[in-house]
Amino acid sequence: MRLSPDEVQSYREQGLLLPRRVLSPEEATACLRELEAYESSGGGPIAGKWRYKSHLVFPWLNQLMRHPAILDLACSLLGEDVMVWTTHIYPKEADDGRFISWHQDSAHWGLDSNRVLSVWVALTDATRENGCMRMLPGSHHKGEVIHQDTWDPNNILTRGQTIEEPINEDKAVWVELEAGEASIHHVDLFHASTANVSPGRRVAVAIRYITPEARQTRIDEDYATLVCGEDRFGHFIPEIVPNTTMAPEAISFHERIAELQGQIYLSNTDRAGLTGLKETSDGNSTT
Ligand SMILES: O=C(O)CCC(=O)C(=O)O
Repeated sequence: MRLSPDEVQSYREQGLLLPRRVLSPEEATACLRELEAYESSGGGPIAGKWRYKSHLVFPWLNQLMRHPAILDLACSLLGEDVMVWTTHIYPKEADDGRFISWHQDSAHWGLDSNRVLSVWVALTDATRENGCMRMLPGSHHKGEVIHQDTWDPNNILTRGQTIEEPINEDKAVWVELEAGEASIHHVDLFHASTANVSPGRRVAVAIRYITPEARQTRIDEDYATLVCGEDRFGHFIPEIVPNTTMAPEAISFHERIAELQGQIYLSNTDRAGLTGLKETSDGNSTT
């Protein structure tokens, strides 16, 4: 269902919208089972480069980013021509010490547009105990702010990038969601998440929607998938659609694109490239 004018207005003012039910609990569990089937058949806990642009190697995620209930949200806010720039899988294991510092997505995506949003879909419940997100309503109006790279190995973000200015945490909202619910956040919105201190796993996927007129500013070529309407600009090279999990041709396509993602996220550092999307010493991944 399309968002009402009041809901669109609220997104414009607050930079977020939540919670929205986009999947039944059964559909959410079916996605989780697909991921777990890959993990238990030798892939191991999803980590490193496979958590980026994951829709190129997992057909279930390529379908999820085209789910009508999710596209209704993206199109209500971005218009009729919409692309997916990337997808991320966010697992936080039981008693996982890792967290996500306060940051804006715009800081390291290199996109020249702020018509960019994330739909974060909970595949398990997301609670305060298992490390749900926190968001600062209205913070997107500040535009891009300064981040410091901390390189903290417990920080899931690639550079441990953290907003430099003090955050008024009293004003933050906890984004508690049930499996199958989603939150939406603007690319400039301040957000973070604490560690999972529960005995269960928390898993979510974030789908990053853009409009075709956006451009990548950090590297010369970039890729995206058109999921709605038309691309009248050609700023992004079209991506493959995988038929099976981790098909060999999809793996090599993903490898090329993950290298570019590593260059974007880690530009102006000595770690730029695929090796930047690495595992940390305890086997967990960075983003
Ligand atoms: O999954 C999380 O805990 C945080 C995800 C996040 O920062 C994002 O989707 O932009």
